[in-house]
Amino acid sequence: MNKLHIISNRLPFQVNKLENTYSLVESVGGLATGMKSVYKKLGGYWIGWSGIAHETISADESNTIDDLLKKEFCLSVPLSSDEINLYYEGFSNNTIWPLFHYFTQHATYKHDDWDAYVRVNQKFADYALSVCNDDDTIWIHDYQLLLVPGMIKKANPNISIGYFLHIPFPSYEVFRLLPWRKELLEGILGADLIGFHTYDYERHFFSCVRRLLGFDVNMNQINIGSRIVVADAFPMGIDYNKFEAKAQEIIAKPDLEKTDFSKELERFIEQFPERKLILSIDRLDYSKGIPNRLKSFERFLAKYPEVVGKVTFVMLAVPSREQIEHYQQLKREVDELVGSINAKYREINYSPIWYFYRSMPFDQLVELYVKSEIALITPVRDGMNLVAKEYVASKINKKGVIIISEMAGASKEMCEALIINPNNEEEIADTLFQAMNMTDEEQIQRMSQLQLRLKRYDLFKWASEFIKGLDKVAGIQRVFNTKSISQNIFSAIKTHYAQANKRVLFLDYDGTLVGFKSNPVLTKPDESLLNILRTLAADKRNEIVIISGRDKNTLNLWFNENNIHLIAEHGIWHRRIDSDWTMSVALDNAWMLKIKPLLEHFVDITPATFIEEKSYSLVWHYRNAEQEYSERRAIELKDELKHLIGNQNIEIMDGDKVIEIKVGGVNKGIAAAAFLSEFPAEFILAIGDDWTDEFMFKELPDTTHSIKVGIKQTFAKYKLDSVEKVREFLSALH
Ligand code: GDG
Repeated sequence: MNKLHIISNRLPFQVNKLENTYSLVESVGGLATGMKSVYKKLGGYWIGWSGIAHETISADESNTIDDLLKKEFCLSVPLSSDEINLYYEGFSNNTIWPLFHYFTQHATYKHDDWDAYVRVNQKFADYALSVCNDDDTIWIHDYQLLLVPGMIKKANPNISIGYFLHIPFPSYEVFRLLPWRKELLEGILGADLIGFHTYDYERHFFSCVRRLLGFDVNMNQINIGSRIVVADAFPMGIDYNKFEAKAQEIIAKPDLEKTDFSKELERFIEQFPERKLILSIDRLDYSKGIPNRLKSFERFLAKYPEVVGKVTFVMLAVPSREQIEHYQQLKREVDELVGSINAKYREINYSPIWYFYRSMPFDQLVELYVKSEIALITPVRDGMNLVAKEYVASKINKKGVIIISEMAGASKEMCEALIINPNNEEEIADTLFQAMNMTDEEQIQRMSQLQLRLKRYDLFKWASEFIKGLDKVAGIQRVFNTKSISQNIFSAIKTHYAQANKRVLFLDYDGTLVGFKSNPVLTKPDESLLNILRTLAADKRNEIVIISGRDKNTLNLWFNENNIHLIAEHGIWHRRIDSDWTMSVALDNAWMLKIKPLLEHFVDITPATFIEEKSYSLVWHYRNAEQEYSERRAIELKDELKHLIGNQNIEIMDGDKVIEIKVGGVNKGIAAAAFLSEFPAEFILAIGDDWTDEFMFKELPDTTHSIKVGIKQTFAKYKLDSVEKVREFLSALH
């Protein structure tokens, strides 16, 4: 790996202007807070928007800002107010954000927003391409830039690309609502490694890739035809030591050095030693579940009147996306709720909720973590939630209780926390009561476990695991990447072909010479294919062999000109030119009577599947069935078949969306070798696409030019991407 560059919508700095001088201030927010601790260590640039619309400043000012940013290894992508309106506030925050957080009612689908999203993503991609070298790595972040991986990969396939989504990936049922769902998926799939916070988001993504694009997913690898893409869960950690150190510093600080905020908070705690502080911190966003939190707190006060006066809820809501209507409505709702609860329970010396609508400096934030007995985190949907982790890291004396919503990604790693359903006000009220009364011993026990885990898997571990993951993907891609046929390789094969006087060409049929169709009967050879084969067969030095799993009658019907050798049913039957069909071995098919009812049962329970009967094999086809469901059924079927077959000489062959059951001891490898003993050759070519062709690749002499169609692990020497490429290859060979 050479350099690592990061791309995100915003740079991790805010540009401030005081009179005529510009300065940089570190930004607040999950991604910025997280990544800024790592990017410099990894070399390269951070590419993103500075936060200033470019038409609002002069060229000189823009240069000054760019210079300041460059000192921090940041490159700013210039964006206009119009672009920000449509791409960021529009498509990112009014379409993707609500939809991915399951707020489908808030999502808008506007063409202008989408067009701007595409344009701005292209701008980011072009900018990155202008500073990246072939062997660099790019790590792209978050939902504003879903198309960038695809755009970069298309322009430069050599750059290794990682993509991390910081918000949830929704279920297929929600994702499919998007008019541009395919484009977005294709954009993400430009990455080599795709990271999510949790396994749930990962599996939703796989389900969308399968259902909307029809790609095969094997474990966590997606075969997109030209490449293998890997997706995995990397739960983001925090800069644990930074919070721990700051908390220690706050606790140890002498009185004289304390800030006013600190002194005031301590005075309050000393004055009311019985009173416990409940803390919540988040951007004011509808996904964070603030109204339900307030209602639950009210329920808590109503249900447990003895706590009134003994508990103060400190609620810090950081202003966010204030131009968007839904955020303004939310602000009004929160203001009203806080007002009404405070009015109902307030006493001269008591206000149940301290509501801050602003952001706070880092020191004050940690001070709140340190001084609060309970953290109440209730998002209705949250990719991860770093606040929960920061609270844990700041608890030096290990006393404190964390209540967290099961809808936050963080809850998956924090099983020692008190986990609640954010819509269950009663449960939250009871859990608050449980937290208020939890013994020190239990608090310490739970907190210690949480701290151990979060300290170990911190932000740096997260980033390094992701980068390691990218390296691993490169390894996987290499295994699958059998050499493509370059111009040089092709010339060498062609020269060998031209010089040979006896040549044999073994050609598989489906997936090699013709593409797959929903109904196998429809894959009859077209004129252009027949012309290619006729030209090859017309040369007396050539023996053309169609070697297929198809039944002999179909092959007979399609290739009746009799200038081509046919091998059918994976080698059970063959028809040499000018001869009749001959069986390779004497076979008995009594076993079929036993197997067929089982296959029929699987057809009944798996819609859109069917059985094909060949003379010596039975095939269950599931290409047209719903992918996830039928793959599960295929596993079950294989399992049941194994029991039924016992130790008889019968093979179960796992083809491309088919399971074929046939007598053992016959395969394409044996059949091809038998053919060669009758027709020895100086030049041998074998082309095939699925694993039944692997017998041929393994069995044939080393001098064979073996070619696999598509991206799969193989014994073949070379690969061709598609049926079209196979046809081009054969046409150009002669
Ligand atoms: C997105 C996903 C995912 C907050 N207020 C102040 C302040 N903060 C800092 C916190 C924390 C960060 O902002 C908030 O991070 P979250 O993770 O809680 O939430 P989002 O901003 O929505 O982030 C989220 C995250 O990306 C990372 O992948 O976890 O699910 O929505 O670090 O400390 N910092 C300061 N003053 C504040 O007033 N200094």
